[in-house]
Amino acid sequence: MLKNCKLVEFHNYKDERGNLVAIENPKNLEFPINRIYYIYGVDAKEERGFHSHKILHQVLIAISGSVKIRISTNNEEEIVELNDPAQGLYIGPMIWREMFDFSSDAVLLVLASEKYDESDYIRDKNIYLEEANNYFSNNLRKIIMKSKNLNVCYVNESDADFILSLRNDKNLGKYLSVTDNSLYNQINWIKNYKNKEKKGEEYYFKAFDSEGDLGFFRLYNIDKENKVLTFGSFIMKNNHPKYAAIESMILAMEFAFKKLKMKKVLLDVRVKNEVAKNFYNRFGFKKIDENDLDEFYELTREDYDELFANNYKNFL
Ligand code: T46
Repeated sequence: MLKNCKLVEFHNYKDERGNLVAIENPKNLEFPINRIYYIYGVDAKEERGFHSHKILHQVLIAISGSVKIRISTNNEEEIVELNDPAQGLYIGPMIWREMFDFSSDAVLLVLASEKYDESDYIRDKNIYLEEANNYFSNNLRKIIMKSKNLNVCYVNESDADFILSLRNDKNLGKYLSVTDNSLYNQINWIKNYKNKEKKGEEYYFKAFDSEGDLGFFRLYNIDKENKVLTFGSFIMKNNHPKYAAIESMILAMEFAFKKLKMKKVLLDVRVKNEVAKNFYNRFGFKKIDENDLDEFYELTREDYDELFANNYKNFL
């Protein structure tokens, strides 16, 4: 499914008396509803929509009849037919939508996260394409750092679904804190993070190469006074190329030590996460503490400078 979109199946309480579908935030709807509207009596040859929203999240449900929804971005397009009152199409921000092929009995119910606000609409397709290009495409994203084989940019809201797919992968996400599988929450989390990024309080990076996205890492708990920060949320997709993890790590250290002028980088890793512990050990991190759940590691600027000169400078 297209980025920022997904199909949602609602439970149908069906018995001999008929059907009942209940929608309740946060049980089966990710956002609190601020507005409900419905579209009906649309002629079969009429088409509606032809716009995107900047921040609005919606769920569209054909509670009667059928309707097709063409959802698209700058480089993807998909047509979804809605014809089941127990199925919804979630559409997040920055998705162009067109509704067509309304059956004569179609009633399209829309649950919306925000009140009506005309300034949230992008109705000009050319303006939309330009903004969507910046929002969705890696090649137009500002590159913050580069190594031999990969690029690193700041995470934005369009990365929400990829972050979720990695963090909720049974193996990859095993040792990370639990992330709920809500695109709405993830998009809002990133929105909040972007405010911290602006103030230099936290950085969340995406690593990608010419083939596409590779993974993520984060620098947080930035203590400017004591010049210490924490490296974490490190996750790389399954079967990533060999260079992805090491080059991401080097770029993270370059940013922490040389751009942010930190004296020390800390990280914690689950005791059971042998693969990660080996990786951090080999990279040069030193264990400083442990408890039942986690081991705590640090890398000082002096140690990094030496490691960089001996082992890592060829990766940049
Ligand atoms: C969307 C698709 C799925 C309001 O005053 N309040 C509202 O909450 C809405 C939705 C519309 N309006 C007014 C604005 C227009 O004068 O109703 C008129 C028709 O709206 P529009 O031409 O935007 O309708 P559609 O069917 O093209 O699009 C609607 C929603 O506007 C849009 O958010 O995602 O349905």
